[in-house]
Amino acid sequence: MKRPVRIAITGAAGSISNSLLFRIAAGDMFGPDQPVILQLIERPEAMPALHGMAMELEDCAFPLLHTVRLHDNAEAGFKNVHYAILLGARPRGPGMERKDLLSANAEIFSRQGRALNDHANHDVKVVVVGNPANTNALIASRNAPDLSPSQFTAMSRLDHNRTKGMLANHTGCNPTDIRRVAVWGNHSATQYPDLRHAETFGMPVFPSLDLNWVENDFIPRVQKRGAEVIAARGQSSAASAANAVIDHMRDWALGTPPGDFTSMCIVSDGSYGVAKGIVFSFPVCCRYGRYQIVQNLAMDEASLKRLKTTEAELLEEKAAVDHLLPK
Ligand code: NAX
Repeated sequence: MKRPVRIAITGAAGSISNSLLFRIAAGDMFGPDQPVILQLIERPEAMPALHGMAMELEDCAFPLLHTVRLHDNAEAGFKNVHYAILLGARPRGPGMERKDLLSANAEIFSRQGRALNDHANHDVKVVVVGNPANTNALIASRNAPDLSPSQFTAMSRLDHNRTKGMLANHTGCNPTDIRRVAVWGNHSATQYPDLRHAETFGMPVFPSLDLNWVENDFIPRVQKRGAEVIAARGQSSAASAANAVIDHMRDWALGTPPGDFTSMCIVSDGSYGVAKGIVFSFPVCCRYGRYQIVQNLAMDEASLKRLKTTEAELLEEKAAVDHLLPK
């Protein structure tokens, strides 16, 4: 049996975590021979609920679950962790403007970035899920000067999986028969779910799609899927978000399947003309615990225009928190 890996999860008493913890403990993230130590972090007010989650984990008697520790602060919770999954964030309250939301979260993610810098394992892998995820990841990374920006990611995998799911439904094939879909940009309604490089059964699928369906049905539907789920069930996506966290971390650690790529929000290096330094979703391949942006995908004018729209939104978010970032 391997040595256990330490995984920190913030917002651990929340809805996404309620699906996620049990799947990690069952071995879905890192495989059936990888024991895990869960370091669960919550706000002090939510500690009683977190105790309840820990009881349920114990009651499953998962063979791979080595230890569960509960923390009401990030500094203790991030101690020696190999992976950090940041779910907890400040939701938009009544009367709260966008800039208030960005600032409230800047405070949370600055502290968490510093705590990761000072207490986590030096090669920790971080995924930010709490919204606004891309800018929260940027803030955390900028507050962790001893870690590489490449260790900080935000999650666009739910958008990627939604893209695959809808295409599979439309074409009548199985999601595993689809490869090379991509999601670009912000995890928001400006994101660009891109089918232009997609393949079904190893063949390009875009030429057979109705452009009107792609532009006026498919793209807006993926962009607004979060709101569609909320309207239908009165709550935001939880099980599908947890599933996406599993996929994101598994592929990052263990690699993407040969011939395919996935989508991750990472610090831009300027590829595809995207402004350097913002956290932007790109198509990536993962190998040996590292990711690389897939280069040389042919981008037509319509795609480049969509990249610019989502880039502009991220630059705006960055400008709103710039005064809070360490220089
Ligand atoms: P919940 O409100 O159910 O849970 C959030 C939990 O975080 C709460 O228990 C709260 O006490 C805790 N929390 C808040 N601030 C904290 C802090 N500073 N330290 C530790 N814990 C803290 O939300 P849930 O449905 O689980 O969603 C979590 C986040 O994911 C939200 O920000 C949500 O907007 C975001 N999402 C992001 C998605 C993505 O694809 N990137 C999709 C799903 C989801 O909407």
